[in-house]
Amino acid sequence: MATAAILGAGAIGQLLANLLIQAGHNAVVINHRIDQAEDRQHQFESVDGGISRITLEHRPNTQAWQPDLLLVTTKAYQGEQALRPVLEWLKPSTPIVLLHNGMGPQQRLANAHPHHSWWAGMLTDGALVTEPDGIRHTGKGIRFTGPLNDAHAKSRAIDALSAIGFESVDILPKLWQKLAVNAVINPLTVVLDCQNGNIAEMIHRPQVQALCEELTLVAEAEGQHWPQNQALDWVLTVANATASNSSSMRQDWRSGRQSELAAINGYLLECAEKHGLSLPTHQALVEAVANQFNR
Ligand code: KPL
Repeated sequence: MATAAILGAGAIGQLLANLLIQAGHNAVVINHRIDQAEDRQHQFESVDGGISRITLEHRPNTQAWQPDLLLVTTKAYQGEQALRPVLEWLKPSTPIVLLHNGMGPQQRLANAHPHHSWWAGMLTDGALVTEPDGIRHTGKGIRFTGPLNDAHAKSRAIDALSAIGFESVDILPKLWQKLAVNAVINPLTVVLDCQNGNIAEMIHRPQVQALCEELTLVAEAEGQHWPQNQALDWVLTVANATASNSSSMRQDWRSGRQSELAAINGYLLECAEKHGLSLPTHQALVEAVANQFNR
């Protein structure tokens, strides 16, 4: 049995805690609020509607202990700050798995702390926070993980992730695949104020197609070679599999939180600039989403 520490108990953090416990492992939430560091009941609604409750221990982020692995399920823009106090006490050989959307923070963290064991992961599951300590698993997705640096690339603790459906792979291509999906579904569901499934409707196809073609050019310049229509296929598959889900960006917008735009479409625009490419459809979408968040 492995004990996973979860940093960021939002929808995905709670989903993984539930799946780990159901698979016979243990999960402990690392909380930045000392007043919330106590055992708490979490409600879990599975994809088929079954409801269960689990008790999760919450520990303060300043308390030193040794989990077998650390899962970082914060927002992309929170990970680096949330990790700071934890890196003070975490044993460097403990695998740290970064699971947030987007790209940028993963490479920055692995470069800034090379003696730690950095992993990244991606999952396309849909999950919705239903109450502060409860979630609904709205769509089962694909799950992958792999090392970002070779500090301690083999780790038995990662077996706990295979037990909940994470396949061990060369992770960079998977991060690009997820970036493609998030760069289309997430901002579009904000500007159209719709569920993921609506993105697959024919009326939106010209915009979806243009976004996919532009991001395929950037991916190609970054060494990711995809067949024609591959990005479109990934986007439509995830939109259909999580049709009733409200994307995380739409949930952020509706709850008045910051957006992950910088690590998703912002990252694509940065790469595009580096390679002298222009992405007019993404540029226009970024502006529209930014306006909507600022309103
Ligand atoms: O990752 C997601 C997100 O909302 O951030 C998807 C896979 C699009 C599910 O909603």
